[in-house]
Amino acid sequence: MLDKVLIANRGEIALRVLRACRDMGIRTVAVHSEADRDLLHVRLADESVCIGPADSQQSYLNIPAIISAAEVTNAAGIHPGYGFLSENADFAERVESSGFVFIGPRAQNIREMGDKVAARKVATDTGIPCVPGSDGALPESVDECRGLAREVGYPVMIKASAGGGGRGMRVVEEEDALEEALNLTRAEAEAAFGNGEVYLEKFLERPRHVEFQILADTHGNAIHVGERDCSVQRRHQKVLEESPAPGITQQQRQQLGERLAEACQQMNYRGLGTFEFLYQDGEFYFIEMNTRIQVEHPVTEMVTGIDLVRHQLLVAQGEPLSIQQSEMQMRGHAVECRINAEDPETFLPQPGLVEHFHSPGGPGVRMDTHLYTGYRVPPHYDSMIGKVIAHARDRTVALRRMNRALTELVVDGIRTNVPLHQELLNDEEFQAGGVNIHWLERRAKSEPE
Ligand code: MV4
Repeated sequence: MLDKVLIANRGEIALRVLRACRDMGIRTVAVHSEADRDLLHVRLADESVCIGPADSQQSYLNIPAIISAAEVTNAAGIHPGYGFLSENADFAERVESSGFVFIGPRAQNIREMGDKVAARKVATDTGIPCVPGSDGALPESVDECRGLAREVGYPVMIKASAGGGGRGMRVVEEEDALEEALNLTRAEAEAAFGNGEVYLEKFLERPRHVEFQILADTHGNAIHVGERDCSVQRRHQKVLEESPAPGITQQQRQQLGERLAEACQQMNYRGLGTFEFLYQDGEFYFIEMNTRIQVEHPVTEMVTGIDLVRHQLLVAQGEPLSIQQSEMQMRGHAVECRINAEDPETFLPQPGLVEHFHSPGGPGVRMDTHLYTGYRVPPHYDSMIGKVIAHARDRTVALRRMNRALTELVVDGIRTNVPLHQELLNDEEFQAGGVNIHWLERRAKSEPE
């Protein structure tokens, strides 16, 4: 049993994990950098340990410091949150070899899904539809690559096997540009990841980003808990997410969701996982799998009523899933707005003192944030300072409820992207549902100065 959990993260997700632990009677250890002494979850935790300077390389990414903190506090398990070490297979391995429970998937699954060529192979082998492209890594021979690209048809995309999340990829419009794109992507991948392996896919020009959440235990059970639409993004940073994805039918959801749950059983997967798809012209194409709790998990929690972090902890304790697929029901619609401390015009981060904070509330509204009046947002980390989630019986009411929540929200002293969210919520195209991944950036560009 997990009697004490060390939370190897910061900000709103550290607080979210602390709350789940406390709801289950699990004691908590907060680890934090020198810049994060005043974080809300550090104050609330049963114990806290400073693990290094503000620079995350020396604190939240410092594996020996985190393992040492678990040893001195006698923690049983380590929760990595998202970002930082959450998808680092070496970390998961060292947590377990040091005698702690890693609250996440097996290291082997994390490693496999971190290798996008391997992930594509797993998907293909388990019957998950992929973007048409190369079987495995591209060969050295440019002639062979030309042949493969011609078969797939231009435009194509060259992607680094060690990339993901928008890093190490390049669109190629025509054969003349292929060789240089291959060389550049290989060189960049070698420099960034120490692995120059690349693969090729058909480039989809106007897809939506739809992802499925799955949950697996250590007894061979796995379920899907529906999908999220995360198409509203800028520079690979999601801005607003919702569940269910507009226009996806119950039949599509059931068919793909059940296929994914079966794939997890075949992979001997454990914990939470997210299968990312591009969705275009009514078809799903697998691109990547995330092996962590995600920022946008609350929209799934709101429509399913399932506490995903609690289930991470239950699975880590070896408990069998208490929910069957047939019992999973999606009720209504949920939307999440990511609140960033940033300039609404330039998008530059805006750290500083929160002079006044007031959280929205009332029916169907949730805010996950570590903010409080008097908190100083440090300049060293991600600019996301919280998330507002609105849930209602249908999408129209959920969007109106989000509007209401954002009107109640007060974050004085620093600038935030709340005005951007208010614009998006009142945009006719967004209100219609189903905008693609380019919508936000194209919309921003076509606006008068
Ligand atoms: C693509 C694509 C179009 N066609 N693959 C970007 C992040 C990484 N997860 C995969 N990405 C893309 N892969 C093919 N074959 C377009 C993107 C893409 C994207 C995907 C999801 C969410 C936002 C995106 C923004 C730009 C490009």
